[in-house]
Amino acid sequence: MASWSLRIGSRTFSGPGPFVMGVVNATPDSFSDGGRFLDAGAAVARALALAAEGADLVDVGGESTRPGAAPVPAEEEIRRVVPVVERLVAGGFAVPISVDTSKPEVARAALRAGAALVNDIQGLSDPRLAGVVAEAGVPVVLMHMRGTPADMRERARYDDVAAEVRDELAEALRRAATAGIPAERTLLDPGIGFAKTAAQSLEVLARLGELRTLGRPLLVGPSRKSFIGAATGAAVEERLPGTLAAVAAAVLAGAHFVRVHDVAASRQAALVAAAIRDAARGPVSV
Ligand code: HH2
Repeated sequence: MASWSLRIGSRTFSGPGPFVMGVVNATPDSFSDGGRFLDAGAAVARALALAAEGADLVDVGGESTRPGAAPVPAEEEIRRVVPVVERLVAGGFAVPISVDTSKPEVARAALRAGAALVNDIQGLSDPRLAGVVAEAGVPVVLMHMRGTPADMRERARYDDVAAEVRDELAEALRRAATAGIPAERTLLDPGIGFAKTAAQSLEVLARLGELRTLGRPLLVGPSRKSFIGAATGAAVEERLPGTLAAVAAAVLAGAHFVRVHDVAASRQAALVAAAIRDAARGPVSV
C-alpha cells in the first residue's frame, strides 16, 4: 500500500501500525458491556482506563448496533455521548476521541464538543452526515455493512464476500469524494459481523489483504463478536482469547488499527503480531 498519514486531533498517524482504538459504550444495551458505562462519569472513567492501558484512540458510542437493536433518537444519543466527550476534553484528555454514530446531529454535537474523528458504521450512506464531516474537515471511518442493524442479517448474501466488501467500500469512498471528503481523510473497515454470517466474517478477515488495494489504512473490529462464539462456543464474556487470536490475525493480514474493548491485552497481541509481520521482511541491510 502507498504510504499514508492521517491527522486525528492532536496526533498524526502513519505507517503500518498497529494502533489500538478502545471502545467506550455509553449505551444501556450494547451486546458485550451494555449498561455498564451508561452514566457519563462511568464512561469517562472507562475512557481514562483505556488510555492508561495504551489506547491510541477512544471511540465513544451512544447507540448499540448489535443485530436487532432498537434505534435511539438523536437527542437521546447526544445526551449519552456529548457529556462524555465534554468531560474528557475539559480534563485535558490527550487521546483523540472518535464518535461512533451514523446521525448527522450527533456527529455535529460531538465534534463541537471536541471529538476528532467520525466512525460511521453506515459508510456515509446518509449524505447529511457526509456534509457534516466535509464541513468539519475531520477524518472518517467508512465501515462496510448492508441495511441497518434491524435487517442486516437478511442481507448477508454474497457470491464473493471479500470482493463485494471491497467494491462496496470503493463506493463509500466515491460517496465521500462527492461530498467533498478526500480519500486522504478516510479509514476503511470491512465491518466484521455487520451483514455477515460468522463464516463470511472469517473469510473477510482471512482475505483482509485484498482491501489494501483501496489504498487506505484499515480498521478492524473483531472484539468479542459472534464469529468467535461460532468458532469456539464461548459466551460473550469469555471471548478475550478468541479476540486476541483475531487481533493477531488481522494485524498479520494488514490491519493498521484494531477496535477493541480489552485494550491492554489486545495491544500486546497486536504488537507481537506486528513484530512477526516485520520479521518476515528479514534483516534490514545497511
Ligand atoms: N463494531 C461495533 C460498533 N462500531 N465501528 C467500526 N468501525 N467497526 C466495528 O467493527 C464496529 C463499530 C459493534 O461493537 P460494540 O460497539 O461493542 O457493540 P454495540 O454496537 O452493541 O454497542
